[in-house]
Amino acid sequence: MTDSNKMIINLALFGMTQSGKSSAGNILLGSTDFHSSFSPCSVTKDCCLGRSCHLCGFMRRGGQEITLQIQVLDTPGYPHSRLTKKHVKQEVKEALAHHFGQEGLHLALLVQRADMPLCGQEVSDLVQMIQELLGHAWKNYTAILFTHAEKIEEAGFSEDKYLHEASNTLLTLLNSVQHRYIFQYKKGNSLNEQRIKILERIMEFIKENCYQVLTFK
Ligand SMILES: Nc1nc2c(ncn2[C@@H]2O[C@H](COP(=O)(O)OP(=O)(O)O)[C@@H](O)[C@H]2O)c(=O)[nH]1
Ligand SMILES: [Mg+2]
Repeated sequence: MTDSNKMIINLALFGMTQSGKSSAGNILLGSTDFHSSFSPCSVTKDCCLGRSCHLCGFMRRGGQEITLQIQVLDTPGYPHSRLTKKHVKQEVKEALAHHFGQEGLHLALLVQRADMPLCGQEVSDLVQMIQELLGHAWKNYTAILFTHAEKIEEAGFSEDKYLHEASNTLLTLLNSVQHRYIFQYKKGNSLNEQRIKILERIMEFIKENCYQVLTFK
């Protein structure tokens, strides 16, 4: 396979502690590379890059099938229970420059639990940090990934009803990122099915951006 038949997609995960970043990263990679567990405090202190196997069947170009490889940067939660904003920001800034400095970032995923209302200072702090790290174009390169979406179903809500009744904070954020969102359901043995749905949605967003990337020099 020549390089022209291969595309590397670079993603970064941002979110509060326990929002499900590492778990979402594992779903995206189809692996258990990232440590993910329940914890009453922030566990991850360092950024970590994971790479998926080569994936077929997601896109074609010029009559040829393109093989995708997904690279995911997992980051410490913010706000962090032990690290200051300055520390987290510096750690993520260095990792973005190191891993995606030349190739660029296709999409940042702001990971948010669907069963927790999005409001208050914590989310503004997180959004501000994303803005500071990605620059003024952050809105074009960010999507919201709702984890724990099975809880929406269990409560008898549809995705539309959930979004319709969302807090003003969430609606404002959704407007900012041009309604780019993905629901992640964790149930039964459908992880691979989930992964394909999430990756298809991510590829839609990336295509809408004409495969442009954010670079970090
Ligand atoms: N039910 C459910 N649990 C989840 C989901 N995503 C993550 N978790 C759990 O939430 C806990 C924290 O997840 P983790 O990925 O470590 O969060 P992080 O701190 O943001 O990296 C773990 O016990 C995960 O198994 C989800 O979509 N549904
Ligand atoms: Mg984590």
